[in-house]
Amino acid sequence: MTSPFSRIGARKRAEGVPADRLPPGQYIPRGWPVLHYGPVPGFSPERWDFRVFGATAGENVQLTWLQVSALPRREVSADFHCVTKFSVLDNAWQGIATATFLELAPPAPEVTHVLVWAEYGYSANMTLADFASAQALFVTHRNGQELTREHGYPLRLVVPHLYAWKGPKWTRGFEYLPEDRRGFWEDRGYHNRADPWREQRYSYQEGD
Ligand SMILES: Nc1nc2c(c(=O)[nH]1)N[C@H]1C(S)=C(S)[C@@H](COP(=O)(O)O)O[C@H]1N2
Ligand SMILES: [Mo]
Repeated sequence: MTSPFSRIGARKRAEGVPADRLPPGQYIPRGWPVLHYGPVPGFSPERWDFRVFGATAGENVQLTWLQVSALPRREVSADFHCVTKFSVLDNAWQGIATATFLELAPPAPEVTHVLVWAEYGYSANMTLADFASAQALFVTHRNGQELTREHGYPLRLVVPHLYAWKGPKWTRGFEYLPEDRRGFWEDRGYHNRADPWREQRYSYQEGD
């Protein structure tokens, strides 16, 4: 993934941004770029479902769009860092906390990791701790506006302390794992943990 976005003016826009806000190698683009692999999926509320499966403590859970829409909502203000080096600061994300789903369908005691699934088989793995972080949300709105389809409508994960590929757009559920399993980009050369402050971009850095 090389950046398709122009960096002209990026240095100027980064001026005035405190150094502790922009992770190493990142720049601030114009607006909020759209970036993903493959086509934008359609959405049919009657056919859509959200599944929590794998090593659940009890039953697997399958929720309709109506049920997901009725879950308690919260807001998180956070920055967004893409591995292709753009960062979008100060987003007001609105949605459903991962904690809400963790309560609804708790993991079995042996669960260490989560694989988040999206349309067309896209997935991203993370530790249970990263998934459960207080800032992690399944997002429906940004800055008070419903997500556009390009940005993941109706539901996309945001885990602000990791690179943005760890936040699948068009999510359809997640799987509890008793051991780690790499997701879509992690399988294609990207870093398993993806901490932007440590510049954990590529899998070859994992030994460092
Ligand atoms: N389903 C899906 N989600 C995805 C991706 C993708 O290819 N498919 N790309 C990821 C990457 S690399 C980034 S940077 C962000 C971009 O989100 P945005 O288009 O809303 O800026 O989405 C992430 N989520
Ligand atoms: Mo990305």
